[in-house]
Amino acid sequence: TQRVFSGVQPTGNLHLGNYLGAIVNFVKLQETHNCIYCVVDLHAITVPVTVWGGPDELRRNTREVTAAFIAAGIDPNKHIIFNQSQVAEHAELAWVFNCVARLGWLNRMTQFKEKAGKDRENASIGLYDYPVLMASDILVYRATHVPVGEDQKQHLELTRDIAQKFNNDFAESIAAQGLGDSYFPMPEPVITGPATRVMSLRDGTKKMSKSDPSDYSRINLTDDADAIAQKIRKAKTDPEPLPSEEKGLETRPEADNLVGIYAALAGKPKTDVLAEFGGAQFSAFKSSLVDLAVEKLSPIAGEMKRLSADHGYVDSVLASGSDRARVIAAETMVGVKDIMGMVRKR
Ligand code: AQP
Repeated sequence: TQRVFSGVQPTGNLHLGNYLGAIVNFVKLQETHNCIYCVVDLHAITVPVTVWGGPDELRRNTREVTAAFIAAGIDPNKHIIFNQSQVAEHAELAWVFNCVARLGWLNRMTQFKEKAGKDRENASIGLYDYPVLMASDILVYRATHVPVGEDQKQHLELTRDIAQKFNNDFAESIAAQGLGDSYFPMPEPVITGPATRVMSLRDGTKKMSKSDPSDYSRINLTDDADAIAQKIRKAKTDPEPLPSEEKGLETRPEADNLVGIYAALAGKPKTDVLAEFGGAQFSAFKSSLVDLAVEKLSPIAGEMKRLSADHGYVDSVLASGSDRARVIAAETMVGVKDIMGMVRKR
């Protein structure tokens, strides 16, 4: 059976990159798959507390991401929405995987290098171990498909390496337990659409990011129509009109980014957008982009605001989702323990 898992960190400033790179695909996949969408609070705390903001911020941001999932169109009755810390099996499987993953594998992870920066000695062990916890998030549900942005590709490869090493190391025991020839599936990344890597509106070579100090670098999902319009109008561009073919975007990262955003919001390929706007000046294209972005994003912002304030409802979604997630995760852990020889109550 096919199962989808993905997560978003409750670290504030949820932006258009998170939406187009990930959440839009979460919404699509619920039509065809059983989906589990997680607010990964255990991941959020891997950066310094001054960065994730402390208890009040974590609560606020957890409810905001939950609200964003629902506002974007994920149905919490048909699928599972929950926060990671309510299902202890994520952390439990992460310990097992810490003993499967190799130091050399983690040393290659580029996100750790970027996030730790120059002061690596001062990074938390959790930040280093982030990809192992992510592998556990996915594999504790034995998920087969993982919708993510382009930046998570390397972590997905590590997840597959961990699954494969576990399956190989314990192949005999897996067979002896009657569990077939492998226990964990090889999860496939789902990286699709014209905006798998949305770039900063101020610099077409930098990823749009929650932590960019300039609010003009990103469109937040909570931005109102005026803010969206201002940010798009101020977005960096070059002086040339838009090209009519994708080839013409190759050396123009800012133009490429805006065309990708338009295409993703409109739900069409970039070639269609260029066929329509090729030869147009940016001023004209940006006006159309403002209209489209406001049309698509404003209802989500409104619904997010309404839902995030309704703690009773949001917390009940997370509680019910956690209860349903825990059943699946607990079953996986029973298998892991039997496979590895950990004696348990029967
Ligand atoms: N710019 C992006 N374009 C496309 N997809 C993106 N994602 C993040 N940024 C972009 C995808 O969003 C999902 C959730 O991401 P996350 O919660 O792990 O946040 P993040 O990747 O840490 O977000 P930022 O903005 O990149 O945070 P900072 O500022 O801390 O570096 C993932 O599927 C991710 O791929």
